[in-house]
Amino acid sequence: MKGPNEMSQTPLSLFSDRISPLSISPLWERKIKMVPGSQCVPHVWPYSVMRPLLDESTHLIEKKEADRRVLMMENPSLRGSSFISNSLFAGLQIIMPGEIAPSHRHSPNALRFVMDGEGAYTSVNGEKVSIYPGDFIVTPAWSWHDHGNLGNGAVVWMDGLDTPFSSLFGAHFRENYPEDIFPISKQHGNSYAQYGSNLAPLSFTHTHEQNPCSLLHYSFDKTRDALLSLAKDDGVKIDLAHGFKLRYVNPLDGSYPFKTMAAFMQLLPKGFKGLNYRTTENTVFNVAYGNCRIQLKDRVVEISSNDVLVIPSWETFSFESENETMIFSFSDRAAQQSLGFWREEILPI
Ligand code: 1HN
Repeated sequence: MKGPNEMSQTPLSLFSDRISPLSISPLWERKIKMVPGSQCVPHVWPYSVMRPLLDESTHLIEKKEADRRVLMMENPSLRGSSFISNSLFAGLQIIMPGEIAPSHRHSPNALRFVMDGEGAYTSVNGEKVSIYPGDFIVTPAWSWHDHGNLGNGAVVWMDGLDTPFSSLFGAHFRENYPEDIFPISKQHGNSYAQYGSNLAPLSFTHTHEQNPCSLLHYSFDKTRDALLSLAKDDGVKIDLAHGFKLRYVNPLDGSYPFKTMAAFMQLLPKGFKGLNYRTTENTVFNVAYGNCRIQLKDRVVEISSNDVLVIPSWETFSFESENETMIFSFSDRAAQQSLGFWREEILPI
């Protein structure tokens, strides 16, 4: 007599069972669906929750001990990974007066978006950059970097990294500099003078294959002025999904500041109601000022100054703002576009 299990076995299922111990699976039985989107979910980390936790951490761990005093924002579906989406890392870092974060370098690219407090600097490959709220800072892969706070109060910024890419490729390298502080070899404002004034050094030619973004600092003053003047210009059409949105560029070739990550600032004018939008891009938003509502598939979330929101691939969302609102964001669009994966869609209401 055959048992019930044996009854349901077929030559095909017996075949699958036989090859399974050999680490072989039949494609016709695969469980991964070939559809856009991921297991990641949209999620908000309110600053009203994050800031007290950051403050508390300053009493619990010394900067030196922590190396970087960062609270990582992990996607609820990726707990334990350190990632905010399948392709991005985001954390909030706090640095207290007199503290330094020692110099190191790693293969992932890093960006910073300054959220709160004055008097901090970051030093990137021998250039010290003073940073202020709203500023966007580029730390290219493998560049030495240390940070310090010369001010009187705490400084908080968001770190965005492409560590999931180095994990994916198994190409994560990291080393500490033998001293805490990497020697300063350039004048303050060096990268801005060379690359930030619609000029470029003679040594630059368009035949260069690799142009890591040499402009390190994009000040909020300039970004805000640009967006506010666009918003006042009758000749400029507003984007129906994003409001007025600009991307940060590598001034040498107009490309994204990183090969993997793009970064943006957008202005939602008072009373803006955006169209529904979805893209394959995974995006991390951080509100520079103002507040808005974001309609997601199954709920509405509200975000205001310094709140962080992640919207993973292919999630439909739309913006609505009662007040003028400016939002910084970074995403994996640079990688997706250069690899041919990127798509977007504006959806009917
Ligand atoms: C890093 O080097 C910093 O330099 C911040 O401040 C966050 C997260 C993962 C890996 C390296 C920093 C980081 C990081």
